[in-house]
Amino acid sequence: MSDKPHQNLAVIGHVDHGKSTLVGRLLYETENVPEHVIEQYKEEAEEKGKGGFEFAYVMDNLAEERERGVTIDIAHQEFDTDEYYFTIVDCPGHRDFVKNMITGASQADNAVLVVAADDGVQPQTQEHVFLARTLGIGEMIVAVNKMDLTDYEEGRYREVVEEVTQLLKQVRFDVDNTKFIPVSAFEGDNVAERSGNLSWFDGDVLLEALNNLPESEPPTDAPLRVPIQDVYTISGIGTVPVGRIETGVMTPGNDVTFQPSDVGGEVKTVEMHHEEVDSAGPGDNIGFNVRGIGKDDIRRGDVCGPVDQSPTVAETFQAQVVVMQHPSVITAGYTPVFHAHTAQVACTIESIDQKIDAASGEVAEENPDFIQSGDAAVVTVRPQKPLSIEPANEIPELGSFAIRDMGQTIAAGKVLSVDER
Ligand SMILES: Nc1nc2c(ncn2[C@@H]2O[C@H](COP(=O)(O)OP(=O)(O)OP(=O)(O)O)[C@@H](O)[C@H]2O)c(=O)[nH]1
Ligand SMILES: [Mg+2]
Repeated sequence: MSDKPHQNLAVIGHVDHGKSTLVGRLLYETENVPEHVIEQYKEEAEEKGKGGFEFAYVMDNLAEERERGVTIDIAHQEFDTDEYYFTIVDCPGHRDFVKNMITGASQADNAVLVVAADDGVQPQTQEHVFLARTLGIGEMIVAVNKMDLTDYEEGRYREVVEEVTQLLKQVRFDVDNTKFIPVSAFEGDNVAERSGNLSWFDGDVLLEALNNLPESEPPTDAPLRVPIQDVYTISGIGTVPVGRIETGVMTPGNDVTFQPSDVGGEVKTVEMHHEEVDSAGPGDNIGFNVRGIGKDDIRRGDVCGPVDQSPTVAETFQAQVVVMQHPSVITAGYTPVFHAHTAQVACTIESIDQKIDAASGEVAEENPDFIQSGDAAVVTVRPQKPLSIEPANEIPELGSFAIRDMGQTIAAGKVLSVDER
């Protein structure tokens, strides 16, 4: 393991804008992926009629991803720079897989937003930026990619920068700290090294910008919380839930419980990067084994925490939401799917308690009949199935969510208070 501070970095943006290619290129240029592997991927991609996807294949490991040339699920990759030990989370851009992007973004401290120079801001550029903001991404690096397709022209770059700046301002992202970089992931311009093709640009190249990210906030002293992302059965060990530690520390011997499945036991082993460790902390992606827990006892969306400070399971919760887009209006009784950490649960908006003026944060109307696109509101929510979620002021990492319906993100928000089951 590295002694450097850890960063979880999400790579987000519209489908086909080159996220996986950029990550693959970065890993290749920093010698984390050997040349012969890229050669091999190049052959494989060409055989599949997907020439040009060799760098994307570094991150796209599923057979279906390689056949279709799209990322479907998030993929993690460890990577070292001079300053940081990174876990890169490559997110899918396709609109059908935004739910996986939400899981990825909720695990990240900062993000790289990839926008193709020839295509500019597109629907999932918007959706991802909105989600990144609401799910608590700290800083954004904007990679204006595929500069080779626009003849490395500064003029086109400036147009895209302006478009993205407007978008970031709309969702109140702190644009002052946002770095914009013209790159070509495919050609390798301005990724790890400065490119002569973009000599008009004198800012940080991507690798420098990554090194210059601020250190992530010191972990809160909140109790252990590990949202479960997957549950595996591994021979010789048994059931191995995996997930990222959001808060707290896990050590073998801990007495833990999984909520809402409501089972628990003693932690036997904790693994990171396939090696057993004595303890793991916030930001660490772990696999662990708990005495007496079988594969069918727990599931994605459970949260693991200490028995004596058990993850909160909500009967109802009050939340502040911002409506991003909805074809009509949202009224009490509406039951879309809430995505919180790794959980996806249908929840009913029982009441709309207050409409909030998004600019001032003040109450604009008590008990409004409806809310619509652009509105901010305080609502009371009843999960239709048990859901573990926490007040954002106590455990911010477990206190935010996105609301989806009809294949799109409707709103996102954070939990103000929880009425426990
Ligand atoms: N010309 C050019 N093509 C690029 C560049 N970066 C990526 N591409 C191509 O764009 C296509 C999509 O690349 P991906 O890396 O799979 O894009 P993605 O953003 O990861 O796509 P999803 O994960 O499915 O959203 C591939 O054909 C790449 O070769 C670039 O800098 N220049
Ligand atoms: Mg991809």
